[in-house]
Amino acid sequence: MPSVEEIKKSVINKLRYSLCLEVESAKNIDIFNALALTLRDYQLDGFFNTRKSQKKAKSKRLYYLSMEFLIGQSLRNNLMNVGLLQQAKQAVSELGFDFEHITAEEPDAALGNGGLGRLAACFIDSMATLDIAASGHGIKYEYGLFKQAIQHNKQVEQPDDWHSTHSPWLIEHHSQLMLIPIGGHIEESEDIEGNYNPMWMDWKVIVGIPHDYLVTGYGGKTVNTLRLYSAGASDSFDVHIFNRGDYLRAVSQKIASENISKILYPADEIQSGKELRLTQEYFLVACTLRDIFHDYAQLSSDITALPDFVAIQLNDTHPALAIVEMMRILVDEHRLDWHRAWEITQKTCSFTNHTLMPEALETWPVSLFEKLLPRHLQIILEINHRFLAEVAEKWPDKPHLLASLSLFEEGWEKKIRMANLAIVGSHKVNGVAKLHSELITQTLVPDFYFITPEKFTNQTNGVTPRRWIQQANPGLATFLNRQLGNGWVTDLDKLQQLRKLATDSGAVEEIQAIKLKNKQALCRQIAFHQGAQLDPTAMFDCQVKRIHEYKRQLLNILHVIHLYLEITESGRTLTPKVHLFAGKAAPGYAMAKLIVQLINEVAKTVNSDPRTKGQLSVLFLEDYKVSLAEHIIPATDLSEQISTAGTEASGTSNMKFAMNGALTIGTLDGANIEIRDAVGAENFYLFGANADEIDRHRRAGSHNRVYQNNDPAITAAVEALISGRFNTDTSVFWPIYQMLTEYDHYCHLLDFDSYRIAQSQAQADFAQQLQWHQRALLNIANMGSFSSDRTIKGYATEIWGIGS
Ligand code: GPQ
Repeated sequence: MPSVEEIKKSVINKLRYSLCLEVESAKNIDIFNALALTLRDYQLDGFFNTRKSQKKAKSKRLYYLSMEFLIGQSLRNNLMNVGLLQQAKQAVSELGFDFEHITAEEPDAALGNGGLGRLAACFIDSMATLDIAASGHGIKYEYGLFKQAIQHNKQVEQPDDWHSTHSPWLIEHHSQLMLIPIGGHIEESEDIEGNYNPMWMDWKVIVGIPHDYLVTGYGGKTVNTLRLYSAGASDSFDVHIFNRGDYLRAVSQKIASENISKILYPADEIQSGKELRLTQEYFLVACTLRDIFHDYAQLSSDITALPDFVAIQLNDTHPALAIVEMMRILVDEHRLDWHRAWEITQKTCSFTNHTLMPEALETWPVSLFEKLLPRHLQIILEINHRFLAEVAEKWPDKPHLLASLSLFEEGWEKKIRMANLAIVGSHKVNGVAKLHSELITQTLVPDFYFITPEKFTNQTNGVTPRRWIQQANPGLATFLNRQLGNGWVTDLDKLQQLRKLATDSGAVEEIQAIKLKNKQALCRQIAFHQGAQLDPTAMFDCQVKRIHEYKRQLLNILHVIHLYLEITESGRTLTPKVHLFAGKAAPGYAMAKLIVQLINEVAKTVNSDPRTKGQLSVLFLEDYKVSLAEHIIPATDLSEQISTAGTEASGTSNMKFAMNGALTIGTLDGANIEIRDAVGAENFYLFGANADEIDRHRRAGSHNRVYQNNDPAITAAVEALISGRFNTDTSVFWPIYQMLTEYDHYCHLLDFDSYRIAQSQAQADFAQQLQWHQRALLNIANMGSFSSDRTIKGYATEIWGIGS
């Protein structure tokens, strides 16, 4: 381990020889870069050792393909995992800088939208910590998820230029660039033996350039990589056009290629349907498969043994083309017969589904495939043909199966169903929480479950305790170290030992003090950024996540409106309460943006009304991102997990909150159910209809009728939307009013009363501080199984065949 002196020396060297600066003239950002480069050197030593030992052991390697990796900041996390945090802090301070200011300089790497991308980031941390030979594969977007500003109470989007070209964490491998064909057409032909030999002709070339981000497991021993590809245009291709004298076209083609990795699509759980998005998905898959076959060639020349050494995990259907690209490589390039190639592909690939929302299920027009990926379309047709023939033969009495299982959706525009492709081409398909995995088999793809029940499994999500406890909540981490030793960091089940402290008032008071300190820190941050003064002793009730109708931020704000009306019109007094909201709405999602506006307008009205002073505050925190979550979550008393039952596949912030000692108010949805089972029903505020009830309610069409026979509290809150109270223009929130009263698909009003009762119980309980924090302690103690280490062990043994 390097000493403080050595770190200082290296920082000064990096400043001088990599950044051309002397320490006297260095700014915080320069120290950040120099320290990051110093740390990267230590990570690189670990990387070479890891590679050597994995090669020697001939370890089976997992490739995790994801269009999103929501990493956030890296400096503190990497320092902690390598084991250099204290030394680095001291070195920085001896150089005359403030470590907190240095870490604050780092832009978040926001290469993801929300839960799905952050899960991928937690997974690569766990894989390295568990010493699994693995790599993540994604796209190096030049612009990550947009920055959100609130202007005149509305969301405005600004580009997120995270300066990836200057990131000290990314190592560009220009010498490993790869050529990816796209477009063109197929010419039918035969090879010299007279076999059918389609030729993919006249394609254009995209150049893929890999960049490696080093992923250090806790303890620093294993260093894996996250490989992010950026797109460029090939020179020869440009010259080809250029020779014809068409300079402008040559340049615009170049720009077109570079556009492929320009921007992350900001729609979460809504299919964009854009050609560029399909190109991105193909680009990721094609680059990754070239790497996979290249790596495998170093290990063996027997292509049929590939599934013994390689596993591919598809993070949702976005990279499902990997199945097709693998078939193309095996059949067209390695000349394997179809049957063999298919067996290898299925054995290698597995697929995780992350949503039941119909609008998120990817389908792509066949016409688009014809244009971009003609050979891949042929392969999909062949997969489908053989698959359906098999089904027809095996279940001759069930012809209806063919329509639902087909990889093609018929209609005025024929489309490819990516979920069906992913399921057919994988040996395992998993959901991300017990309820979700059940619903996949019962409602999403029951016919696939009928024909291949053995494929379907569950791996409940988890989150990494390195970032979400150790880093985000150093006060709690210190407490845990003292009570349990530091083994909990890699064995979160150790938290169970805290159960016995629930009756120890000293320990409970410590938990209370840690929470208060975190709330004070958040208050300071909010005061600095948004100028609002909050009372840290009030109950902090937080809902932070993407804005989506199914997540029901609207239910939360309707209840806030209800409280406001009670205070101002019925003279109710509340013990102090702070409602915090944060989250981004997809730029094209009008209803979600209107909900953001409503929250902000309600906040403005409530906060400026003298009658609510000392009782109720409401705040929308701008620009939600990983680094902000790290401040909000440890400072929360009540975690809002209030999606309509049967809509949230799992949720992962629910886990982060509970393991940081927040109590949950939630529905029986996603992983909430497992969290409640773990922490105990008495330590969880349950409300609302369950998934079956929601289903029945919708089938009966009664979600449209609730409003008419509702209680006065609901009516008052709903009518307030169009009363001019929150906006002088009474028509602004009309679409929300109309939705709630005419077609309340997410059943806000159905669950409102039960939500109100649970809220008021939580409010009353919070007054009993000791009991509250006793229950907070029991939440922490029982959250051990929600570590992503547990999840990854499950994937490794049950899906990847690694380490069993
Ligand atoms: N999820 Cl399909 C996303 O964040 N984005 C997506 O595009 C899809 C799913 C989430 C899902 O909503 C959460 O319930 C899960 O906890 C999360 O994926 C990780 O599985």
